[in-house]
Amino acid sequence: MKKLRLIFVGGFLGAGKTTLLWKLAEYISKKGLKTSLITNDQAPALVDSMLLTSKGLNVQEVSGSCFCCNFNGLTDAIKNAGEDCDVIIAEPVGSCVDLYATIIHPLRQRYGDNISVAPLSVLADPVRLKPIVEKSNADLSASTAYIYNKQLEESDIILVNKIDTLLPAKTEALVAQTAQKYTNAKVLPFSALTCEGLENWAETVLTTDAEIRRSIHVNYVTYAKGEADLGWLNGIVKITGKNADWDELIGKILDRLGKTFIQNKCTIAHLKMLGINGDKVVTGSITGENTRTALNGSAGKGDELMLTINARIDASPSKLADMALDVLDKILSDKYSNKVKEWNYFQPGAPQPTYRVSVKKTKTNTYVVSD
Ligand SMILES: Nc1nc2c(ncn2[C@@H]2O[C@H](COP(=O)(O)OP(=O)(O)O)[C@@H](O)[C@H]2O)c(=O)[nH]1
Ligand SMILES: [Mg+2]
Repeated sequence: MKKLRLIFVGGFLGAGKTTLLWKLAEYISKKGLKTSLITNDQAPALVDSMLLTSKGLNVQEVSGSCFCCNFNGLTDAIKNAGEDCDVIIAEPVGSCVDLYATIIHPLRQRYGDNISVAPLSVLADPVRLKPIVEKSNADLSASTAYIYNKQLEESDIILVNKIDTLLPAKTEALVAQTAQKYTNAKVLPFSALTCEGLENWAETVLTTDAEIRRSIHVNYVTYAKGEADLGWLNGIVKITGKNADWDELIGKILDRLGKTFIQNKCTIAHLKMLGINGDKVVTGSITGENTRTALNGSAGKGDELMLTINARIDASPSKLADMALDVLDKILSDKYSNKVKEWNYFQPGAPQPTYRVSVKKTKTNTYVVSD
């Protein structure tokens, strides 16, 4: 019987997971294998799902809770991918950790020989990775930085992503520094954007199985605080105007929102937007101070745009929602009319995994799994 291959791609918000899911799915599809993607978020109206669907990929979404706290949602999504599916690539929420204990071990216990799980890959953005490796908190709160560090600690493979933005000597130094700190992981230079390193890594996650090894220790109080330090906003706004240039407008909203958060001293973990005009799609993203990327794709010109905003910001949810509405009002007021379709803002609750299976090392050096 053929085994379903499961590949989990973790990493902090904005590290490049969704970009990698898309590139890996394309790579695997060219091999003739049927692939399905699973996205995950605390609330619906997800930029990631819309983006991947617009690329023609088969996407299942688990929203309303992370995979670990909604394990049954994850297994339903796996079932919905269909029996003919060969490979599932799943992206857990970027502020999630302890994935072996709460997802991978429970899946193996329940599905045994029917699945094979790839080593856990974790992407890292060099701008935040360097300070984290050097034991600082980057631009994050101490508890959120704790999550970032734990994600790297539990990984089997660390992909130092976005190396297209670094000089080769800086990449080499950062990869070496990271490998010295996270000794359980294989550390690889990578670019999800240019696909540098993709083939080698893809072959590894397609052909090697995750080892059963000791679970990491996670302090769930600090973990909960680290998640709650970020306010989340998922909104959808319908904007109408006369033959408007939607890319220009989205660029303006993104810049103005970014500036507003920074001026209010609210760290941007990840701010992303997706605009849809008929079959034309544009995305834009900011992953910290001074890290606004060029827009991807184009929504062209037209009379109606569906704008989705996902923001994870170090601010209270109500302050975040107010700042975002204020910026939209100011930018849209003269030339456009708008209707808010969805507007969810909240603080993630404390993680309460459906299962937590820890692995312990015995005196004879074998590993036992215990609930
Ligand atoms: N320069 C560069 N940008 C990247 C790379 N990978 C992702 N990005 C950008 O980083 C931002 C966040 O990427 P995304 O895939 O949404 O991250 P996620 O939050 O981890 O899923 C987007 O603007 C991407 O275009 C990369 O390898 N190089
Ligand atoms: Mg994503």
